[in-house]
This record gives sequence, C-alpha cells and structure tokens, in this order.
Amino acid sequence: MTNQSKQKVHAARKAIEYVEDGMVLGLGTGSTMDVFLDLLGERVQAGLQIKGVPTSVKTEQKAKQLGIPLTTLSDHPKLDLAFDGADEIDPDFQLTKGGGGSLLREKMVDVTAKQFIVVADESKMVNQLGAFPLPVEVVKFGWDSIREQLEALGCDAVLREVDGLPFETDNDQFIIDCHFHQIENPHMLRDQIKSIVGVVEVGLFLDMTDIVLVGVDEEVIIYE
Ligand code: ABF
Repeated sequence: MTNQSKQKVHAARKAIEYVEDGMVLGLGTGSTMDVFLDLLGERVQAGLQIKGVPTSVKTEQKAKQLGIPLTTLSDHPKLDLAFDGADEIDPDFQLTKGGGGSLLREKMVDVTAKQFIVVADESKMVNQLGAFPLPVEVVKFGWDSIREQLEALGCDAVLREVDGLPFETDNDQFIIDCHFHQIENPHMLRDQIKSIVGVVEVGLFLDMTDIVLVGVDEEVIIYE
C-alpha cells in the first residue's frame, strides 16, 4: 500500500468515529470515500443504524453492495453529517472538488448537512487553489460556447473525455476542466462562472467545510 493510500485509510478510520446511531449521512465519492464506505459497511453489519444519501451512482452501487441503507434528499432534506473527499484544500478550508465528475450531487448533498467533514490525504493540502484543473459541469447544448466563455475568464478550458469520447456525468451532462493554475479570488471566480448561462455547477466548494481530517503518516490531523 502506498503512503498516500495509508493516509486515506487513517483519515477514513477517524471519520467513522463521528458516526452515531440514528444519523442520516451524506456519502461522498472517490477513493478515500471508498475506504470510508467499507468501514461504514462493517459497522452497519455489526448493528449500527444509519441511513445514507449517496453523492453519485458509483457510491450508491457500492453502498448497496455493502448493505448500507440508503435514502434521498427528498425524504431527508437536512442531513446530520456529510463526508466527502477533495481535490484541493486551501488554508481557509475552501475546496476544489469534482475530479471524479460528481461535483453537482456532491455539492447538493454536502451543503445540506449540519456538519460537512472533508476526509483527505496530505497531498490535498495546498497554499492556493488552482493547480488542480477546476471542474465545471455544463449542459451539453452549446457546450463549446460555454467553454469559450470560461476561457475568457483566463484559463485553458478543456472538455473532459474518456477514451476519446466526452465524459458524461450521472446527470447526463458534460464536464469542462478549467486550467487556471492559480485562483486568486475563489468567491469572485465562482460567481463569474455561475453567471454563465448553461453552467450547472462549479467545483469550488466555498464556506461549506466544518471539519477537515487529513491523514499524515501514522496519524490524522483534525482541523475544526
Ligand atoms: C471526490 O473524490 C471528488 O470531488 C474528488 O475528485 C475526489 C477526492 O479524491 P480521492 O479519490 O483522493 O478521495 O470527492
């Protein structure tokens, strides 16, 4: 197991400690969340009573395989805790997310939780957002015009592809990855991007984080 993988396991183990009987949880997406789901599944098999709202089809399928009871935002519009990974975490705990393509459902779920807990390995901590290309979910109609409007904000904007075909999200939309390299003002950029007609959501998760659990070697650093 790589050092990074070990850090994810340590962070996920710490995250499980926040879960209590009767809670309704947001279940994030990504490799760290995969570890978390495995641990949560073990706890459920041992008798823990929780329900989860998945942030992606992938997480939904994995949770079902593990026997984790699922529910919806319609039935539980206010969640107790949401757990999710991140692509970048800055010193103010502002995040870039969406590397896995699930940013829309992630944001919809994470924002409804009383506490949003970010679970990550050390590599995600950065001094400034932007080195990781910023994912933007857009409608398919007129996507190239949206891409040009994103480039006018000062980035190289690239349609995400898999095996030479456009990547399609769980919501049947496209992702455009915006290479800004450095994001000086995340709030202003978020507002500028969201004002483009046809943009569905942007992977800047601002002022949402309550707790960050970062796996570092054999320990976990907790920022609250
Ligand atoms: C999801 O998982 C995404 O927003 C992000 O791209 C990824 C986090 O990375 P990891 O796979 O390392 O947990 O939360």
